[in-house]
Amino acid sequence: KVLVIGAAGQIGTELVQLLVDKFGQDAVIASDIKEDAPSALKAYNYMPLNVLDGESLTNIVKEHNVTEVYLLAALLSATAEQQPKFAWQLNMEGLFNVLDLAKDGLIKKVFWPSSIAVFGPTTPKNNTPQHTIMEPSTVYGISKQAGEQWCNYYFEKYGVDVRSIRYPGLISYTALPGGGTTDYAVDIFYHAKKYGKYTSFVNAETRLPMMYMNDAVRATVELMEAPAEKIKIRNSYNLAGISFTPEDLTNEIRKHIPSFEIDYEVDFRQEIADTWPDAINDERAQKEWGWKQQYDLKKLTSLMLEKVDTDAID
Ligand code: VAH
Repeated sequence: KVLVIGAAGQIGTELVQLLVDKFGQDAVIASDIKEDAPSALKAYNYMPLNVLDGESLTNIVKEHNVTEVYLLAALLSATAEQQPKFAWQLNMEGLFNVLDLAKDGLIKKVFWPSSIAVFGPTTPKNNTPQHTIMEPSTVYGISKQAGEQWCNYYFEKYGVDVRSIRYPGLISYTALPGGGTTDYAVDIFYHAKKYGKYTSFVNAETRLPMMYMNDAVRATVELMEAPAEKIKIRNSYNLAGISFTPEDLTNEIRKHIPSFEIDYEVDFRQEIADTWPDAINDERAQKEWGWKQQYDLKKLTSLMLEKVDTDAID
């Protein structure tokens, strides 16, 4: 069985569906911190789980014969800046609890998400290489960089089959944004569709790597299904996505809503965005496990405007 921890989040709500499509309803357990299944997970086998509670985690793994874990529970960049200690605790202890299950032979494979947030202000901003300077200046980025190195350590020292992707900013319509800096690129669609205008907290020129969620969850399962010998990188794979600015996105939205207006009121998230790369090099993922992106800005924009549920925002 496959256990998805933090399944109620932005990635989890779509990853669970893809795993159910692939392995069947009974093969997937969706878990999150809430006692009762959040609405997005009501259709799946749901179990409440706090990833910091190692005993409950071990019980679920043993009782339900879990062999693979996707660990998505974390605080994202903006939220982590507000709660540094808890962010470090959740992002790191959660990872150790899962890695130790694999080290002790209770599970066979682990997926753990990293992020472009591992790159910092001294990282080359364009065509950012797989191996490069990484001096992250956010709590979230520091935890992701440390987590990547721990994943590599558990692979080298204990043979743990843990795999990871440095996600760009992810764009989807099934879950409202949860405290990410790149979430302006999700909020904008809800506001464009409902009000025809949006006030962005990231300035017009800020270019960031982004990716439509369908590509991100497909990449995740493709990486996890690839033969182990093909996986040469055991800290975390770069994934490029599509790089664009709020201005590029506005021009694309105006092809559907010509009257769309945008203004800018940058906040602390601008400083976070300024430390991240403009565009990523993902040739290693392409070469080693056949990664191929499918969604471009044009497709992403028309899908998001069609699908976002404007009742989800006030
Ligand atoms: C965040 N969406 O903004 C996440 C992501 C690349 C950014 O890790 O924190």
